[in-house]
Amino acid sequence: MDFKLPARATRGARHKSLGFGGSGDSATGAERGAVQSGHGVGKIQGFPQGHALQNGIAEGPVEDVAGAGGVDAIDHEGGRVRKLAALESEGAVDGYIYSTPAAFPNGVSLAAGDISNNLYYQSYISFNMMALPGVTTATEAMVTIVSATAQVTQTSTAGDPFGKLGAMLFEQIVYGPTLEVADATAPALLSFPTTSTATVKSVTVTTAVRDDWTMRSTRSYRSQYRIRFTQNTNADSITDYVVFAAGENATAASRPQLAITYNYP
Ligand SMILES: [Ca+2]
Ligand SMILES: [Ca+2]
Repeated sequence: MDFKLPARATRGARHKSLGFGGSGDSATGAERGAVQSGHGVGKIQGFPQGHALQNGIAEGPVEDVAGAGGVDAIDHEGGRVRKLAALESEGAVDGYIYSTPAAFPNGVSLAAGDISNNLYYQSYISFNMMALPGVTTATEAMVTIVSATAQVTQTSTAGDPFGKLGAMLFEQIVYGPTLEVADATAPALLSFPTTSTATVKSVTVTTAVRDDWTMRSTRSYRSQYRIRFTQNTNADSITDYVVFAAGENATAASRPQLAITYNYP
C-alpha cells in the first residue's frame, strides 16, 4: 500500500541527514505521532533537537489534502507532482515587539493592537521552507509555488481592535533568524490585509512566498511576516488588542501556519 515516488526516497534520506529521521513519508502513524509529540517538549526553555525542523512541517494533513492514501496529486499539465505543505511558525524565531521598544521572542502568545497607555504590540511570524516534502537540493530549482496562505488563530481579544484600528495587516518582511527591536523598522515588501473577526484569520500570500522562494538563498529559506493593525494605536487610552497563538503554543492546531501548494519534478 505504501506507494513511493522515486523523489520521496531521496527526500527521506535528506531528512535523515538533517537529523529528521523517522518522519519520512513511509513513516507509520505511530512513528509520526512520536515525532509530532516532540512539539510539546521543552517549550520556551530551549528547544529540543529537531524542534526547529519539525516545527516547519506538518505532514499528516499535507497528504490528506494533496492526495489520498499518501500518494501525491499529479499535475497532469506539467507531468509534475503537486503537494501541499502546512508549515508552522518557527517558535524560536517568532515573537512580538512592544513599542517601548522591547522584543519578546519567547512565549506561547503573540499580540497586535494597543493598550491603555497608547503603546502597542506588533507580532512577527517566521516559516522555514528548507525541508519542503519531496523536494531535494537537486530538484529545488524546479519547484514552482502554486499558492500560499498564511493564518493565525486568535485566542482572545480586549476592547475593539477591529472596530478602532482598521484592518489587520500581514506584512512580508525579512528579519532573519532572531527577533530584535530593530526589526520593528524592517520595511514591508508586500502587505496583505484582513478585516475578518473570525477566530482563524487567513490571508493569501502567494506573491510573497514566490518572492521568498526565489530569494531563498539570501533569506535562508524563510518566509516572514509582521502582523499589525493599520493604525498601531488610536490613542484613546483604552486597550484594544488581539492575542493569538505563537509557534510555541501547546495547541499545535493554533500555531501560525503557512500552507504552500507547490509543484516539483
Ligand atoms: Ca517565539
Ligand atoms: Ca486604543
